[in-house]
Amino acid sequence: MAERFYVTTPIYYVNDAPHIGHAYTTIAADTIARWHRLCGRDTRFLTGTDEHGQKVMRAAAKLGRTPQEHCDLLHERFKALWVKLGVQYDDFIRTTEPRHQAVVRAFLQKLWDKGEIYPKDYAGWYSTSAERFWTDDEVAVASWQKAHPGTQGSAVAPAEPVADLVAKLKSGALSPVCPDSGQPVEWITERNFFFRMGAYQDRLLAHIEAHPRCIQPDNRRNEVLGFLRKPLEDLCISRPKARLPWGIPLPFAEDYVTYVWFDALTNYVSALGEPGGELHARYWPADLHLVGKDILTFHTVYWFSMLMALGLEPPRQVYAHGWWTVKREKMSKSVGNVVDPMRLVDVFGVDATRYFLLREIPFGYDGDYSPEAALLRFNSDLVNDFSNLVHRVVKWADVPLAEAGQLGELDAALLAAAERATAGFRVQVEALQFRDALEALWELVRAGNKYVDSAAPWALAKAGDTARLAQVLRALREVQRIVVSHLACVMPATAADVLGRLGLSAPDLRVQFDVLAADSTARAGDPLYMRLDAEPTLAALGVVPAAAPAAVSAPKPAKEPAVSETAATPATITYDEFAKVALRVGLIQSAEKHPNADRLLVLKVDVGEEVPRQIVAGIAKFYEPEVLVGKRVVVVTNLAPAKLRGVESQGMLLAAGGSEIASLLMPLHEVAAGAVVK
Ligand code: ME8
Repeated sequence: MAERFYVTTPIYYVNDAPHIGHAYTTIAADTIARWHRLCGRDTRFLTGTDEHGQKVMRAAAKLGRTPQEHCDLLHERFKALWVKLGVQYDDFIRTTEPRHQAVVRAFLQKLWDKGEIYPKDYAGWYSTSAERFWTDDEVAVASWQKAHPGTQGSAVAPAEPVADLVAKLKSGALSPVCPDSGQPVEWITERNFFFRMGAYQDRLLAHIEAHPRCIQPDNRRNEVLGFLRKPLEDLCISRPKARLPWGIPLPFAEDYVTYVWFDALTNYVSALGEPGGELHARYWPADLHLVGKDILTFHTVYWFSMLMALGLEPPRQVYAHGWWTVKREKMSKSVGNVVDPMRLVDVFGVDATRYFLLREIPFGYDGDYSPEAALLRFNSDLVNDFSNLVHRVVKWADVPLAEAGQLGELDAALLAAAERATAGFRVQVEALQFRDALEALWELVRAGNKYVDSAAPWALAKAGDTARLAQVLRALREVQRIVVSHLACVMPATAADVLGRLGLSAPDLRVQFDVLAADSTARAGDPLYMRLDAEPTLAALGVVPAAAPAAVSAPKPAKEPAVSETAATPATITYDEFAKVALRVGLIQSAEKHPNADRLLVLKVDVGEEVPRQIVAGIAKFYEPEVLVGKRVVVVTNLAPAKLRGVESQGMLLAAGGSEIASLLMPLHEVAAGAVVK
């Protein structure tokens, strides 16, 4: 790994309200930047806004502002969000800034001088309403559909071959319309400027094949390679000013502006100043462009070929992550399903929001957003595991630490767990696998909690064994330091808080139990995270409570039915509503009586996760604990955890029967623990 690290996010369209998709890329970039800084590398993190183009011009005009005034106002929304999300960028670039425009114009001039850009007349169907050209085939199909009411905008294929329709268009027998708006289109000839991108096809293929890490994940690299195996066209990099005045003028043809993608991609270099300058020499090529999968072709095919033509090295890696979806649809302004990250921050706080976004879905894949999942993560990972460990340690704030020395068996095992967890964390974070990195670190959090149970500091205190108590607290405070020092890149404010309680002013990544001074003191303080109740939390996240099922509001029958175990059928639900319930096959590993309730059993159930879930079930009357061990059952795994008579339950078993349980539900065949039930 290079001793410097330059990471970028896409520059976001200034016009759109930021949502958790934008927050996701930026938090991921912030996390990796913080990690490299923490490791002592010379790190630079760039983000910014993309401010040219038709949409900005139109939105500004509607509001009676100049496009520049509009951008000056709107880009602040992104800056404000990054402050709120604890994002620590080194530079924020706006494409309307003179420093950026100068580099774009210098690049264009260089390419023009080298003959890499050439003018060409382009003839095609131009739609004023959509402000774009359409191909013969596209217009032919749309025009046929317009002439056949009921088929417009649909997937209905024309009854005639498309080639015949094109001929009709050309002869005037079919009126040409825009596929987007259905409005008439015009055949126009327009002069534009083209970049000889097609000439780079072989060089692009060779580069990507020789540098397999330059596009990640692998499936995305294969996509780009597939794209490059088809003929690669030259790229139109201009728009006549007469049509689109809001852009960077071409230096060699001032009545044209630069195509927005040529303009926008250049930001990654322009933010470092003119090539040849100090920053450029220090940070180019970028180590990592983080992008969503929607803009991968631009960042590889277009950008790499532009850089090659300019004699600059392509970035070392472009990593395309997946999409956040809502009910499996991409979150986007046009669909109207965006989730506002500010809302998540208001409900959970900044660090918990960052944790949730990175922990919930594997980086690189799509993932569906659900407020219930966010709540579950909060209550289980942050309250139960993490905050609990912190609190169990800092509450012994007054106890002095033992001198670092020989470790007991239990302490050595904890140190070994810390070594394993942090080694896993490092590898996974540097591979951008944030979910696995956090999972690795949580192994240590859980090991810390187990250590507290086994070492039982309260018993040592009671027995007056101050020497062992001081040793136990050294191990625990060191573990806490190790956990939060690593976690600082994901949850910076929380880490700073805990480090402060341990008397430290900065993270310290050393995985040793001899870092804290024997005379160091700790400070207790309030719990870091407190359990959130489902109803108000989900309401604050915009979840509308489900209507009461019909059975509840229906009048009670005069007489109870003889067999009372069939509930009235509730109001129907949609598949999406049903799909919110995560059901899995669980293998019961242990079962015992609840310490405080005769009715309840406490089970350990393997649902295919790293550690079994603890589930409290009201089945003591129906099953002896030992007969349940080894049985496969059906578990609701995304129910918010709850305490049942003082014992945490992290799920629910499905059973048949009404007020009296008749039978736990079990799969007919021996399916693996963790198998999805649907
Ligand atoms: O494309 N899930 O800007 P943009 C995950 N200006 N990430 C998402 C997302 C979702 N549902 N929606 C957006 C542009 N993103 C250009 C970029 S760069 C030279 C020019 C994130 O505002 C993701 O990173 O549409 C995606 O690539 C980016 O926002 C698109 O932002």
